Amino acid sequence: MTKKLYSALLTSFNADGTVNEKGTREIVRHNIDVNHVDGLYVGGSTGENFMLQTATKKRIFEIVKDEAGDDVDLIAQVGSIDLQEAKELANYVVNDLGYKTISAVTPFYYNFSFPEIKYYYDEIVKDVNANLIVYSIPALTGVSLSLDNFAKLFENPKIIGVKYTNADFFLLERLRNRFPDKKILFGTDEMLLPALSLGVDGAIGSTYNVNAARAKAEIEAFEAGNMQKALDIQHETNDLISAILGNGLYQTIKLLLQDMGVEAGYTKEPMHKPTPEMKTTASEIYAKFLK
Ligand code: NGF
Repeated sequence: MTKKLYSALLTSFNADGTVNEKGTREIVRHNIDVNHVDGLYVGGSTGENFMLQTATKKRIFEIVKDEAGDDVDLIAQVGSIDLQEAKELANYVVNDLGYKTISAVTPFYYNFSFPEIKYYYDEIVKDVNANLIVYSIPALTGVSLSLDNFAKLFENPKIIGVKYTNADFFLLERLRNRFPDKKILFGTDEMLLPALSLGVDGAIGSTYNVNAARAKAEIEAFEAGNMQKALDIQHETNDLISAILGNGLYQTIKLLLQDMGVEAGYTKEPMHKPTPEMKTTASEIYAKFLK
């Protein structure tokens, strides 16, 4: 398999919102030992990162690096609309923990101009000896980067690619065509197959925490030229993803991991705790798709 699969790592939280270290380590191990993913994307949306304080973010990066070591590729998402925090986290993960690749979400909320966005990225990588992957997720940030915007960001040689969580396949095709040497990691799990056909280098997603086997089988079928098999797997995957989305995304993935014996814990407030109905539905999803 030449294309890489990364799980967007979940964080296990205790009921009071503190990090459950044992559970977080178990999620890391499950991804390495059972899912056999190529890497972990740490501190992204799936990690509930944007609800966390700086010290908690640092502790999670530390736990994950300590548990994973060099077993798989690790990407630390350090982006924040507090640029000083983003720089502090970048410095911490690279210089104190030894992460080799960082990522940063586009700065959001204040409608930053493109020159401000470029300044943000150049600042984050300026003082660290690491490469950076832009995290583009317009549906959640409201920030859409154009082809020319990407071209300007990629002028910085430390900016090596993009985590592309976007359903704009025209832009994706244009990006692939114009930047054959940049890494494009696709972030919308339910659209993996069309993205593979446009030449992405791999995928990063939340559902791979529980559905990596199907994703790998789909990539293998695609690489072998067996498009019908790849499409059949995507259909099955999307039945699973629809069921997960209908029951609460992160809560349900955590419940599914619990059914697999992993202490995945709770989501962080204000995300709500799973109701008894959500637990029952998650067990049904597990029995139907993952047992
Ligand atoms: O969870 C979201 C929110 N997107 C993820 C992924 O792009 C986020 C995606 O896997 C991610 O990688 C991260 O930053 O942690 C979806 O959960 C999945 O496709 C189901 O819709 O958009």
